[in-house]
Amino acid sequence: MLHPETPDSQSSTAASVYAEATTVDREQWLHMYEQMLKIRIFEEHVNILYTTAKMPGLAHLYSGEEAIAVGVCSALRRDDYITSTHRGHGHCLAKGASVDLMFAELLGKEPGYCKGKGGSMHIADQNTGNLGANAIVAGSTGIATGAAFSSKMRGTDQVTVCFFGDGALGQGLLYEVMNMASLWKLPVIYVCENNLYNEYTHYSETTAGEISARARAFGILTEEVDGQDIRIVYPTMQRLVERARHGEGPAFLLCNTYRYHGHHVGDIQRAYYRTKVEEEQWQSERDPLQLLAQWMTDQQLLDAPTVEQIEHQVRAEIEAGVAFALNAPYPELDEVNQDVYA
Ligand SMILES: Cc1ncc(C[n+]2csc(CCOP(=O)(O)OP(=O)(O)O)c2C)c(N)n1
Ligand SMILES: [Mg+2]
Repeated sequence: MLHPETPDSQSSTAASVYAEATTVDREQWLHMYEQMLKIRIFEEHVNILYTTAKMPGLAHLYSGEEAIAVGVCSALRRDDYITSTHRGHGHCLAKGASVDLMFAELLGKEPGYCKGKGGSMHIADQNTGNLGANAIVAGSTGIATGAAFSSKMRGTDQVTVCFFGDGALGQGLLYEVMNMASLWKLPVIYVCENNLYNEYTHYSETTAGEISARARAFGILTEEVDGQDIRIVYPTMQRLVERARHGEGPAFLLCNTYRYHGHHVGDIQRAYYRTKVEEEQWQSERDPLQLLAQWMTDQQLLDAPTVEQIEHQVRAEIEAGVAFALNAPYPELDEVNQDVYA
């Protein structure tokens, strides 16, 4: 089933957000399309590397949710911070991570972001303000709120975005930090990616009441958007970032979305918790890339040769990244204990 809570795209709220979106020019939309495609093709290759036994461990693919990472990060400056999750490749790429170093990290190779010792769920990149993915559900909420506190104390105008899934709504830490963020008017935006499932359980079986009401209880401004539609995610996020940057405090952005693959790459038998019909409906009716491409085509901002050219260019970049990582060396055996804290 598609999200019952997603605001009707014909509603007056959606119409006014679309009006804001018209201030974005063609080059910006094209760039966002390219970024989303980069994440989609990156994840395709992660799946191939896993199924051909070239990647150790598991990965949680972000395919289907690209409009959130790209819409949110496009509203940020390079020196703004993000914290990410176990499903973090999209966040890292959208904040500017290098494809080469990402693949190297996934394959456990020495040039990787954590010298190959972190893997898929621990990618961090100080150069792009990425404070790190986090394998602990809701673990990054404390880090993000601490980063926002630090910016405030240092008197910078940096904003922090805290990405987390619907599963994090069951963790107490989230409520402790939202309380502090509201009291101290911290420049942090909590971005909840509700993709309907926490692992193999529908969120409605674990989450009571209205999700956004939980943030409103702390006096935090909330917005709820169709996370498949970057034309809504991006301008909404721009507004939230501007108010946070100007000292108006935190916000909570609920994005309704869907993951196309299993919980992780090994989760291929999904019939016991969701139907094929549901998966196909999201992919055929609510695909973020198709929605943006169709709208741009209708507006005469995009044509088939341009789509082909972007895909060609993105595929070349991703394939070069895979080749770089496959050919890269592993860390030396005698440094196995270096940079490892557990
Ligand atoms: C504190 C903690 N409890 C349990 C887990 C095991 N676990 C890993 S992912 C996950 C579900 C996360 O669901 P959600 O937050 O909705 O993110 P999604 O996978 O849907 O993106 C769970 C329970 C964990 N990593 N950390
Ligand atoms: Mg989820």
